[in-house]
Amino acid sequence: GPDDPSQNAQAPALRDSPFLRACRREPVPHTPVWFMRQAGRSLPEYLRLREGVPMLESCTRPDMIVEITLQPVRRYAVDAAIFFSDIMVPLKAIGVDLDIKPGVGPVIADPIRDEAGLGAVRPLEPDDVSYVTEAVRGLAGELGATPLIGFAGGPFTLASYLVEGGPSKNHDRTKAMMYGAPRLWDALMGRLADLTIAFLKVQVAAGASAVQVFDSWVGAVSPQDYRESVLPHTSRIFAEVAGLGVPRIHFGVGTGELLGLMGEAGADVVGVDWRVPLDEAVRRVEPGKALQGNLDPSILFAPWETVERRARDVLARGRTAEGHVFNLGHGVLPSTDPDVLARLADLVHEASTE
Ligand code: 1CP
Repeated sequence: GPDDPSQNAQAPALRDSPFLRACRREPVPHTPVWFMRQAGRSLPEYLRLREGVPMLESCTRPDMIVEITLQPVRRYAVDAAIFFSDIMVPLKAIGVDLDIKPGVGPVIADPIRDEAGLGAVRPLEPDDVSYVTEAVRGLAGELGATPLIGFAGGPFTLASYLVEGGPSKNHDRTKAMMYGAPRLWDALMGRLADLTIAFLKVQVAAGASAVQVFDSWVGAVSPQDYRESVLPHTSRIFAEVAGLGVPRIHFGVGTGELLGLMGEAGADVVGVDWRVPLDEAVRRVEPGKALQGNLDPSILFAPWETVERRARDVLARGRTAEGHVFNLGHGVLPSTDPDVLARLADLVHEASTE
């Protein structure tokens, strides 16, 4: 039934889609491609739909979620859809007082700085996000053989927003807690890992066929601190999600020195930003992993000849990996020309079959 997370229920065309095959490190007819933040950025049809609707409200309306998730799939020959939501949605759903302010990002009314603040992060029940279940079910039906990627925030990144109270450059209060109050830090990270596990389970139960953990800002910590203060929590997330039988992707920005440890944390696919060439990433990540990435999103503002040359270079280096999912090294930048993304998706398909 629709709540059965076992992949036995998956249609053969979906199970054998190039994206899911590449995640499993199986041979593919062409290199699969999707773009982080492909939904809800620059598309005019998105901006029209969102007019007058606050970000977090749009994430609670199944009709909007379905439409926004499908928009890039209609425009681009992408091999996967990513669920339209935000990493802050599960926090909002459990009652954390937060808003997503246009041009700023997530803002928390009462940042967590002590033991008493921990109580705000209670366990997530599926009923708290029934709109997510409804939207994923609708999408799984509409998408057919195109996989839907569910996602959640990684614990360091969620902790950073909660402790800082909003976007942060240096994550200094977050690190102050990590260094100065390790028991409080572990308790907070444990609760956030539980939240991420619960949110990913809801999405897979409703029909998502892969999951990505966006620990976007974890590149702020050293390998030693990652191993001591983050890895135990991300390992638990990937171990808990393993039983669902869908590929697990792990991504962060500026994580060149952490790639090996991020692989150790247990995902099937390690996301690589644009700073580390993929053939070098292959050397840093343990065997038995696929890689995802990693064209610099800024290259899309260069002349097409440059975009093509750099995309071909990413594909060539990606061939040294056991499996490669083509992506940007971070999200689509808001002023990116959708036509360039469309051309890029086609190029990845053509060039990888040459
Ligand atoms: O393809 C998609 O865009 C899917 C939907 C999606 C995803 C995957 C959104 C919608 N947000 C996210 C993940 C997300 N949210 C991440 C991880 C990915 C990444 O690193 O880009 C992070 C760090 C956030 C937090 C967040 N939400 C920010 C960043 C702020 C900062 O610290 O610099 C911002 C600006 C948001 C708002 C947001 N989320 C999504 C949209 C479309 C928007 C803009 C909404 C608006 O202002 O109207």
